[in-house]
Amino acid sequence: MNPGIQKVEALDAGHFVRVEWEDGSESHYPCVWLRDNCQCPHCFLRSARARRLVFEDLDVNIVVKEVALADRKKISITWPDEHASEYEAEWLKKRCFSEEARAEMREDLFLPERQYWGSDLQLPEIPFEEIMYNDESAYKWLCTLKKVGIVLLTGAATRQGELVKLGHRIGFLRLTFYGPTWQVQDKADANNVAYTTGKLCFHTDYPVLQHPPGVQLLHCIKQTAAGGESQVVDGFNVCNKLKKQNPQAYQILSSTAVDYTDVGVDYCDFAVQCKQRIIDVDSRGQAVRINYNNATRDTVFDIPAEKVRPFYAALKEFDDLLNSVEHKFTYKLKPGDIVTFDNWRVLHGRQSYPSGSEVTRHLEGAYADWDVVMSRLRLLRKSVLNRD
Ligand code: OGA
Ligand code: NM2
Ligand code: ZN
Ligand code: ZN
Repeated sequence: MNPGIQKVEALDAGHFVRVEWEDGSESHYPCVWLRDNCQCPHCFLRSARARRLVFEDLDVNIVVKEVALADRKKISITWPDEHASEYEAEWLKKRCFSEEARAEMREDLFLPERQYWGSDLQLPEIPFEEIMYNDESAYKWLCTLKKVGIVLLTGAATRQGELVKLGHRIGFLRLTFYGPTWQVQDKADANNVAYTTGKLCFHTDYPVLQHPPGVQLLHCIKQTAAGGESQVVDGFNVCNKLKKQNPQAYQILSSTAVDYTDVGVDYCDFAVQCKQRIIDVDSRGQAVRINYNNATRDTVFDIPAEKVRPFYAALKEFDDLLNSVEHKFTYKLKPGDIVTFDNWRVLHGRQSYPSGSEVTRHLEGAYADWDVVMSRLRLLRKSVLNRD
């Protein structure tokens, strides 16, 4: 399947090794990287798949003394101190430094592909039972969660505890000050606006945490007859629109540090403070995380007075786009539904509903970190596709 090696040679006074593949293509490997990644038992701990070599012992100006083709599936290198290293063709091919090879590896490891949506969203649905007992379904669930940002799991039992089971399916849930899981219902002396019957405008959960939860799970146990509808919007899609429509507003929202605050008692007492940009961007200016909850945005605003009004104007532009009919998608959770979504990307809200003496609406919620979810996705892919 993978091409063997045709030829190997040192280049650039021994600073590079050039590999010529049987299909005619070639790869160049910097020698400092090759030495750093020697796979021998002295340099690499196989059981941990981790480097044993300490950085102090690495000569960053190292050159090869000798390089040879061991066979078509392996090269061997002798270093100036006579240390010997071997590298397998398949291992080298995967780690080729060409732009295309690196992009392929990147996609494989991080699944960066996004499918943007608006009011036309076809909410992906999978039965809860299926993802619990079938690896292929679980893999499909997590891939869709990554690509689209939202998946509805249907047919769960209408009692508390289903999210804990789902947490075990992934690995573990993210504990926060609101507890391992939390109950969204109307509460006396609510310690959060979510625990009232009021409308929740579009928000991401928990921007007051330095590392906000990546994934949110909301399990509908009881649903009110009137009101309580859910709304979601693709924050990354809206960011792309804002960037085009009003680059200055985008610039302000992706650079201004906004203060968030959350003080109270729940799982334990808390006094949390954080500064977040509403839109976090990567080095290319692409949105990678939305941090926006109007309820917990602090009254303290640590920016110069003259920058305040331009900030509000920029936030208004963003909020208007979130709420525009072409972008938002409305649905109503049914008992037994579990909505799972990317809390860094998808903003969510709910309509208000009548208050009364009885609990007419009850959701159980929980968070998971993207690290844990992506780890499970990679392991499921390996077992489903039977590869590594
Ligand atoms: C929340 C929330 C949505 C709902 O608890 O943060 O957004 O439908 N709840 O009640
Ligand atoms: N709840 C739902 O940012 C937030 O306060 C989100 C968190 C209370 C766990 C709400
Ligand atoms: Zn070694
Ligand atoms: Zn929320």
